Amino acid sequence: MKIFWRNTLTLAGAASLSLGMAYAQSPDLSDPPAIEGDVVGDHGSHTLRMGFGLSESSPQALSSKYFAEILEQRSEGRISVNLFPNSQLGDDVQMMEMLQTGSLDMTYPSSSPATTYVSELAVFDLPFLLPTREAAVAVMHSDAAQRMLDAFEGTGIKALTFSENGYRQLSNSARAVESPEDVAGQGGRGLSVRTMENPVHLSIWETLGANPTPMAFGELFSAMEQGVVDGQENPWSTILTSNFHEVQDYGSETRHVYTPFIMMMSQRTWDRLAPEYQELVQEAARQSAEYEIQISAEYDDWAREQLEERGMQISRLDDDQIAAFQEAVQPVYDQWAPRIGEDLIAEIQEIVEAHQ
Ligand code: TF8
Repeated sequence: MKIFWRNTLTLAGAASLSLGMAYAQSPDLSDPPAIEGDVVGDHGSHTLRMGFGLSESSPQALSSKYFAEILEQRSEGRISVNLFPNSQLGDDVQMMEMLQTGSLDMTYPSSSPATTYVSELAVFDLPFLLPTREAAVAVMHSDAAQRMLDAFEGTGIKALTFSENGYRQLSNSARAVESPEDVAGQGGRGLSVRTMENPVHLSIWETLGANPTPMAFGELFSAMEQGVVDGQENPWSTILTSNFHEVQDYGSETRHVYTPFIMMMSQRTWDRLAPEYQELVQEAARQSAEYEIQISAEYDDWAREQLEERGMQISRLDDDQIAAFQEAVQPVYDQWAPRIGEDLIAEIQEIVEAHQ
């Protein structure tokens, strides 16, 4: 059974090629669980196109491959998935719009640009809301999270499941950053920081004295290379697998936001599937999301070490330094909590408390 990266090699080739070319050794990631479950009978044949933003070696891509394998095996080849990595079909916003028109079957964006469809998702953009991965995973599995997935009803998008993009870290090409003052700089020379297209993220960096610029992920590398922006913020695994270390000298372990991914299908595609295949797709999405969370956690520390080996100067922040950032961004809560929903925030914070 072959899963083909369109216009590149087979997955195995692409993954080993990209890892071989980019890294001396890839992280010793756990293999996906063996595919179990009954074969689902013949309910027609479907070839799905799934686009996403990150590279073939990212946890997002590896879990998408596993998702495709589950579908292919349990449908006896009647459901196949062509994977389009590296933002080659567009950025998160464009691919979500393609789901709405039915010109793309699936995509896997961050929750942040999806707040235009479901505003409650902005709760995930509140800084320092989810202090541990255990708490973050519990929130993604909560009733509140399921309500957010269900709230896509009527948008033309079927939201299947959350998984982990991860803890966001600041990188930049100008200076080491260990405090909010380092972000703001002297005499108003705040860092120019690219953010996702999300108003809460803009607020975070404005509040810290930076000059934030919302920008599609696919434009980011060249913007940093040309000095259009000083920096950006993403998990270490994204910074590594997107080769940002080639244009970013400094990293800061801020862990300022935990961003989920959302695996999505076009409602038109979903409606064409027999109920038995809909159930299979939902189950495969859940299983691949569990796998993605696991390997994203395994990738995180390894990616930071790889970045340091490639010359990135990474500032690890102590509790007092993190506390200074938390205090500096408190106005973001004051501004956004009423708009996101105090009750929802309280519900999430209750889950966090229970998983401290
Ligand atoms: C960002 C996001 C992206 C992901 C990816 C494109 O900074 O974290 O890296 O949504 O799927 O735009």
